This record gives sequence, structure tokens and C-alpha cells, in this order.
Amino acid sequence: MEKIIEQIAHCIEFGKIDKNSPFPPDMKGQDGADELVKSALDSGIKPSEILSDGMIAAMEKVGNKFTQNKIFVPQMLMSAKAMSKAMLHIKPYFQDGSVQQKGTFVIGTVSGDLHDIGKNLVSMMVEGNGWNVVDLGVDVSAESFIETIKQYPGCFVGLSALLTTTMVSMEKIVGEIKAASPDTKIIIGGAPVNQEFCEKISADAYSPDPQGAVSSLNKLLAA
Ligand code: B1M
Repeated sequence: MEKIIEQIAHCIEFGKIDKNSPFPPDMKGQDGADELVKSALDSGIKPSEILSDGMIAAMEKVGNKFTQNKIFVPQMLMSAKAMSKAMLHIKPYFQDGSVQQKGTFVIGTVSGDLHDIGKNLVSMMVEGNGWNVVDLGVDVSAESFIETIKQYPGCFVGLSALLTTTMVSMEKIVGEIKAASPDTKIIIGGAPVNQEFCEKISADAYSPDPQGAVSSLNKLLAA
């Protein structure tokens, strides 16, 4: 593997966004994911190679470390920020078709619920795994999900809920999406929900964390 791709992966894994970012302290003053991805593209390395061997591979490591409690929310956010900044250089190649995305993932926090920190982490991890993510934000109604599903045929949907009271909204939204679009696959997550609830409301998968959401999506895509 090209050395610069290994450096990009290192920056994303440890949250080195760009040259000016002070974190992590042992990389102060060095190029970050932003500059390195630009240099790699300028030197003619394929964007798809930078994305899959450097950026996505690093985010997978980050997701696994988070699942295993080896890192926590702040470190994961720094990695996700490095990924997002680097992704700005790769995005034009999605539009011209030289980098293929896996599909579209429509995500939102269910109606009545304003918590978005976990949902944003899921959103960033899924984007970092090569999906087009449409993030509808918080307090999202069934109608809004259904309208968006129409705009992105074949998309997958993610619902997040943090309140026991909004688990009711989640159940209602799953029912309405399935009635309007029976083939749409729905992944649910958030602190109060679990596998048992997932089965009760007939969602397609439950994930306890962002890496789990990525794995569930990839499994549903392959099925
Ligand atoms: Co609220 N809040 N809050 N709150 N809040 C909780 C959730 C609560 C547990 C606190 C408590 O009482 N101990 C409690 C819920 C109790 C319950 O229902 N069982 C609660 C309450 C009651 C409330 C209010 C009702 C308080 C009030 O006004 N009386 C109110 C409700 C507002 C509303 O939504 N309508 C409220 C408001 C707020 C703030 C606005 C102040 C703020 C939210 C800010 C924001 O999100 N932008 C807030 C916060 C920050 C919290 C706590 C402290 C932290 C939540 C969080 O971000 N965790 C929380 C207590 C706690 O958890 N310690 C609490 C970190 C985040 C990374 O974890 O979101 O669980 P989490 O996401 C995880 C997984 O769940 C998973 O991945 C993430 C990473 O592992 N995941 C998914 C999440 N979505 C997923 C989707 C997937 C897959 C995985 O696939 C699609």
C-alpha cells in the first residue's frame, strides 16, 4: 500500500483533521487528513483507493474500538470530523461516477425526540463506510421519511430514539413506512431500544452502536 494512504488512515483513526488541528498533540504541525488526501489525489492515486484502503479502513477500526470501549465519544467525533473534511476532496468523484457509493441511507431521530448526538455518530460512520447519507435531523415525522424514501428509491432507513416516550413514535413510523413502502429496510437504534423491541415493531435490524449500524446495512445490502 502507498505510504500516503497509510498516513491518511492514521490521521483519520487518531482524529488529525488538518495541519492546524491541535489534536492529537504528538502530530502538532503535521499535515492532517485534509492535506494528505489532497496530495494523494494530486499525485494521481485513484480516489476509490484512497477512500477504501485509507479512509474507510480507518473508520472501521474506529468503529470497532468504540464498540469494544477502547475509545469514547470525543475520540470518535474527532475521527468523524477528519473523515468529513477529507471526504470533501473525494465527493466530486462520486458525482462523476469514478467512485461508487453503496447506496443511500436516510436517517433521522423520530418525532418528538430532539437527541441527535448518537444519530450524528451513526450518520458519520455510515458515510465513512461509503454510503450516501441523507440526514433528516431530529423530530422527523413518518410523512417526512416517506417523502424522502420516494426521492431515493431503494434507500435504507435508520431511526434513532433516546426517550422511552418516543419509542411509541418509532413503532408508528416503522408501521407507516412499511405500509407505504413494504420493501424498505429499516434499522433502529438508540439507548432505550433493543432487539426484542425491533422484532415487536417489525423493523429489519437493531444496532446498539454506529459500527453495528454499518454492519447491519452491509448485511441487508448483500441479502
Ligand atoms: Co436528554 N434524556 N432529555 N437531553 N439526555 C436522556 C436520554 C436521559 C436518559 C437522561 C436521564 O434522565 N438520565 C432521559 C431519557 C429517559 C428515558 O426516556 N428513559 C432524557 C430526558 C428525560 C430528556 C428530556 C425529556 C428532559 C426534560 O426536558 N425534562 C428532554 C427531551 C427533549 C426531547 O427530545 N423532546 C431531554 C433533552 C436533552 C438535551 C436537549 C438537553 C440533550 C440533547 C442534545 C442533543 O442531542 N443535541 C440531552 C442529552 C445530551 C441527554 C443525555 C445526557 C446524553 C444523550 C447522548 O447524547 N448520549 C442522556 C443521558 C445519557 O445518555 N447519559 C439523556 C451520547 C450518545 C453518543 O449516545 O445517543 O445513546 P446515544 O447513541 C448511541 C447509541 O444509542 C447508538 O449509537 C450511539 C453511539 O453508541 N445509536 C444508534 C443511537 N441512535 C442509533 C441509531 C442506529 C444505531 C445505533 O441505527 C439507526
